[in-house]
Amino acid sequence: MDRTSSETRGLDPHFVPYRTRTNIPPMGTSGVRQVQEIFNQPDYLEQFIQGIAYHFRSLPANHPAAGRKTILLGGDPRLGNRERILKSAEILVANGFSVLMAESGGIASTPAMSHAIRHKEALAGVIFTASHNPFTDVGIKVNLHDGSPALEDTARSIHSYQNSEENRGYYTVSRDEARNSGLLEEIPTVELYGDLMDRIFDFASMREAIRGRERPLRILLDGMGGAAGPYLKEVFSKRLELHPEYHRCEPDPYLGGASDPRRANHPEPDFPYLSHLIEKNATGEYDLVAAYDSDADRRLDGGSGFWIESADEFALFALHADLIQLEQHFLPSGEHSPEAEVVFARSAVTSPAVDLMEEHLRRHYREKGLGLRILETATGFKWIAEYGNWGVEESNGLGNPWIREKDGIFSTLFLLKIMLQTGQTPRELMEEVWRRFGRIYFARGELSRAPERSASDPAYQEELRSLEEQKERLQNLIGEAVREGKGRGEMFGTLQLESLDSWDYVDPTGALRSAGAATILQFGQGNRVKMRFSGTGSGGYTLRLYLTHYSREYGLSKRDLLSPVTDALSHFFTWLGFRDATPGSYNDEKQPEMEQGS
Ligand code: VG1
Ligand code: CO
Repeated sequence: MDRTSSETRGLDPHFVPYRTRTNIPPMGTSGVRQVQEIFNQPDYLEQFIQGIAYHFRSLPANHPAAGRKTILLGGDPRLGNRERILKSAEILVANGFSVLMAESGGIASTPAMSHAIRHKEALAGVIFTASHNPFTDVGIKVNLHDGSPALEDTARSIHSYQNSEENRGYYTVSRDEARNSGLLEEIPTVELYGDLMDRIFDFASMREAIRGRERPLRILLDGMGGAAGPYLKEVFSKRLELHPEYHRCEPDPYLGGASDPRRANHPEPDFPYLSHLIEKNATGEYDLVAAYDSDADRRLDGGSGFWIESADEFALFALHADLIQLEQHFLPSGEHSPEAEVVFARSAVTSPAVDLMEEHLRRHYREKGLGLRILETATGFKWIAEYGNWGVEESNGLGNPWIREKDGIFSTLFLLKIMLQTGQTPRELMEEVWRRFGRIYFARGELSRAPERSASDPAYQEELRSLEEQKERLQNLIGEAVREGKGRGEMFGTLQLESLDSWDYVDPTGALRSAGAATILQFGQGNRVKMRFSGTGSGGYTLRLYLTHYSREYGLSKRDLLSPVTDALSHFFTWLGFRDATPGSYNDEKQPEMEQGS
């Protein structure tokens, strides 16, 4: 795929100095996200992409991808992305790269891009997506030659090139020149992705099982106006010959919501944003229901009136992993060896549902001559990708070891495969897991403030600064409490705080770390809360709160169980002296309760 630089001869790149230079922020949990007013400033995109070009132009000769010259471009359909992708292609071609652009003007999901990068043996990929953020935000993720999201070292290097003295202007060619150079081509990411899913799931056998059913499957899929639609249609309609109901499966610049920024939709597949789907699922008429975020790397799966939480679904998949020969991915060069171990990863703030199965899994893999590791990482899938990608996050992202990203559609297909194999409903499947291993009741909430002014308001920057100060104050208060052991032994509402600690993450190389990746509050009666600041926002702050409570009984009311904890948290922040915002909007508030005693 890669071309030599001699083939770039004949181009006439010109240098365009920036009219204004902006301070581009560092990457957060997953790339950079900004409100569109900032992103659309003159030369912002140009400065951003030129910085990426500088980074990849200067890879050392011993870099595993040195010599490769192809960069993939694609992204979600949000307002302006098609143009941004073309503009970026011109800049990258002028910098000596050849560019592969996803078909249909560059609309592609993150998992499909990740797969295509590896498949084409490219140098890297740039994915234009702000993921679950509303269309009023713009985002860019950078993925490396193996398809994985850039880790801190790459992120730091790109960031410093973007803001370096050297980066005073960008190189570009005209659109026609780019098109005629032979250095800009389209790739069929939908087809490549469909082929991959077929290899994983064996569609021929699934079609047979589908044909053998007494009653046709009723399926409802919600693409939330993002990039998922074309991939869903490829696998479910074209390849599996099913007839799902498709909701918001046309890629839409407004991501399935209103074009009015004040009423922008959050393309996030979680209970607060899916009332329509929750209602439809509640009728019990659908065997399988699912929704995906704008770049289709997150999902929420359910069916027959039931919804499966992310970490629970990972536990279910762990139980049925032989159906997709999971262990093949963890064998060094395809041979069993005493050191080989299957790695089940989850971010530390995710419900440890899979941890409950440790003994079972250890026994299972020992019989296959393999070890087992269950590990906790910092938040952001890049940390899980580093270990082989078989892992889960509470925010509805789950990976598969064939690629190096989260993959929403993989998850729905795996659930469908298990349903076909066992003849059970999602609820029956989950109940079996809970009966055997117990259940962790989980909810996430937040304590947050977003700017109320728009970015075009002259007082916007001032408001941002004041919110930044609030965030710092909150950070300091928490830090101080941890350091000085404040609050230990105190009662908050009806619960006693038993301990308060900070947790750091160090990656397997030992070189990269995420200090203070979580703060852990242990309350009485087995209630644990973890918290951390979000790194995907575009202004203001969000302290995320993650609540867990373990029980052998699986049919209890989650709300009854967790309300003393949400209450304790409100008391805790007031006690801490933070009154600028109070914790609220827990995602389970909109989650249908399971019936008692079921
Ligand atoms: C959020 C989620 C995190 C996820 C990240 C990117 O980050 O909590 O689990 O990996 O978004 O998701 P934060 O820092 O806001 O909590 V997405 O779908 O960009 O790719
Ligand atoms: Co996403």
